[in-house]
Amino acid sequence: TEQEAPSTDLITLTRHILAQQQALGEKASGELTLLLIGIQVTSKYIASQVRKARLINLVGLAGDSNASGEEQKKLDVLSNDIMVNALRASGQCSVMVSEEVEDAIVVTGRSKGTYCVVFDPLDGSSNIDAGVNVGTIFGIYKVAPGSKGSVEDVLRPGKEMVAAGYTMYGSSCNLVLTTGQGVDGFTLDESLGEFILTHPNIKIPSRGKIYSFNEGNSLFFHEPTLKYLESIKYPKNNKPYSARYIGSMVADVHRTLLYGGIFGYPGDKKNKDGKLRMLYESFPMAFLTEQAGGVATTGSRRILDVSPTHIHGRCPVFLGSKEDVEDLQKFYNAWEGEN
Ligand code: P6P
Repeated sequence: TEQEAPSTDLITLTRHILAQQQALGEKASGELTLLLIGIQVTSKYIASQVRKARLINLVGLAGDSNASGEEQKKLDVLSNDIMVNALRASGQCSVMVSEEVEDAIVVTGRSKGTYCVVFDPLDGSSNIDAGVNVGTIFGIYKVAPGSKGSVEDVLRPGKEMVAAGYTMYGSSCNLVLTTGQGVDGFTLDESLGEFILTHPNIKIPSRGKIYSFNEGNSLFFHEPTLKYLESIKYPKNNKPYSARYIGSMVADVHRTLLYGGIFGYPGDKKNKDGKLRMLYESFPMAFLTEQAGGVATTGSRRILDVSPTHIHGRCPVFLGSKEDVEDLQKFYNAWEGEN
């Protein structure tokens, strides 16, 4: 077959963000555009550091010094620092919450902006030594009307987020983004240093054939979780589901968005609220899932309706294809127990 002519009409992430801003006309001030462009640069930087790490074993080293003698930082600390600095430099940020930082960071002075960004700079980083895909997850709130910008601005339900996304660092670098107008996926073209639109308008299949749970926790699972898993592993009249669990949320959610099925990190007898953090894991992934036509629940309520009381608070997560998550929900609705 003849070589496909290279596209001469590349839709880069920057062009996509600007087009969304232009479509909003006067309503858009351009501040979110500047913020997202800042985040885009951090993803390119972290991608390069992750790739380098795999080559020169940068991973996991803390306190060692590299060839030039400067203090060697662990990848997740490095990723955190680049994000904090870039978000502050964007001049659009008022409050930041990072998985790596105990307290909320409130921006002061001239760099203060009108958005709050919550992020996990390198989620799944415990897997990185094994070459497993890791990622950055972020969510964005607009500062509440009349607020000067404080931690209260991020202790709000996920449904008040205006944008969310993740960047997955693997064999290729994929950035997946929603600003509330659907979900679009981009792939980093390193020769250009640009994210190119490769997955426009991602829609999750209404039902999949894959379930993604850490069944090593089965001993502690509540009854509805066990009954649901039983129903797809020993179905009465159709094929059992396949199990796929990578143990890196960005990778497991990315596959779920593209292939369908259900991802779960349930609350159980050992951890009432499960393991995943609301602000920078559950909320952004739930926002993306809903925007792609899927469903995201804690088992007892819609994830995006939950209001965090602590910036590192957790909540149970079941997300994915509408019909699969609704099947799970039936078992929770029939359960008298407490999450
Ligand atoms: P477990 C990675 O450490 C992480 O925060 C998520 O990326 C991932 O989904 C989860 O924890 C895996 O947890 O207990 O199954 O190893």
